[in-house]
Amino acid sequence: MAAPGENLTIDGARLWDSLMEMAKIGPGIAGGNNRQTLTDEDAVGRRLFATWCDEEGLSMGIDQMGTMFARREGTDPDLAPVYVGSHLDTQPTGGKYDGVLGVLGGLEIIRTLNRLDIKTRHPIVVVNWTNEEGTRYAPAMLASGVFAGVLDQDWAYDRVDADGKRFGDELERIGFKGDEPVGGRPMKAFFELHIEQGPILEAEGVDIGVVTHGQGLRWIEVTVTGKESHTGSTPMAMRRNAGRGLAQITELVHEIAMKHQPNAVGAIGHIDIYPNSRNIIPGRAVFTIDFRSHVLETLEAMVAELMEKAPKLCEDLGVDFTSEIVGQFDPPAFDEGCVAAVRDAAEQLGYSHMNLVSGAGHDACWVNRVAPTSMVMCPCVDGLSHNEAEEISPEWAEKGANVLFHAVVETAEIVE
Ligand code: HGY
Ligand code: MN
Ligand code: MN
Repeated sequence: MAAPGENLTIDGARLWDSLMEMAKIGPGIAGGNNRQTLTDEDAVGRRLFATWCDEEGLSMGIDQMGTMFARREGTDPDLAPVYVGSHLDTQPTGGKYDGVLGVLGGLEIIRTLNRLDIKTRHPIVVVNWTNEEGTRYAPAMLASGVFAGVLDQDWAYDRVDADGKRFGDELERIGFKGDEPVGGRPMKAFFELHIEQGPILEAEGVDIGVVTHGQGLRWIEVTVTGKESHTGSTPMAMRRNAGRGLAQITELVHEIAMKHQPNAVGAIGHIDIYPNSRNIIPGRAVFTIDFRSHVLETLEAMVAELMEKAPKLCEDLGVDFTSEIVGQFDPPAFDEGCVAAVRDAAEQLGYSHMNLVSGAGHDACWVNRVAPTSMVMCPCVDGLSHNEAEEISPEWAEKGANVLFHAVVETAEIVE
């Protein structure tokens, strides 16, 4: 006999419609999204999500980092809820699905259960984590890091963006600074559906990534200080060009990552050059190095080599080097029980699946510290993400959401 809910599936068309509806908020300039955290666009997206949750009879909690928790009651309200979600904030040139698929996939589970009048013993909570991207305010996964007790809330409130606006002030300004203390929620499990943001699933022709581990990350913000002076009249021998430090460290980061293939990546994505005038030699370069590996020893070796060579390289150029770690987490291994729930769901649904290590960081990487956690991944076209051309198929979205659905309701226990 079929297990309860064995043949249940979500409504893929309804999910796709909601994805396209959310994609209208904070449009980019090339078909994607620019809905950066704590902007007015983020606030509009949050309010749309809140409206949809209200329509489904969910009770909304908002914590002091602005994370949104939409709760569907279980038949036993005292049981620890099963959490499901991701993030609605995007990169400045982001796609329509990064994070959003995980939040709206969670909402789609609720919509399906409500329309079929299916109850679960455990409550289910759909989550929108604040500032997963870490682009406007470093580091990434800021709110989930505070929730997991690894980042300090006051430190988070004092993070400033490129215009000097404080995180805490912007959170208050958009009206999403909740009263609920951050963290400490009883959680039976957390599941996150996310696009792969890499090429493996599509290349292998596989529908579902069963995420067993994630990469660890080190974000090192470097300041190279030289001396502004005239690009025309300053003799070459007298120049202290911060731009040369940036250029040589950019190449050093690449060389270090290439030494550790295939287990490492490294690049510099954020660069500010001062004063950024055509006829002034750069006096200061501020940039963030992004090192990642799923092997902790590799990650640490990359940072050690950088810190051994970069200051020396700058000394030889006659410029000063300072650095600060502005984001870090070690490679997470997800909960075996939750990973099995995802794999069993894919099996039961007859979807092709494979184990996967997540290349990108996710809120699940921090939540994994405080609750049994795992992730479901679906392919994305050409593995492209953090690019407005990010694309998935409705079928990939539907299959990912169906696996998420079964993993969540199996864990939340359907009531006959
Ligand atoms: O940086 C990351 O891996 C994530 O996309 N915020
Ligand atoms: Mn994401
Ligand atoms: Mn992202």
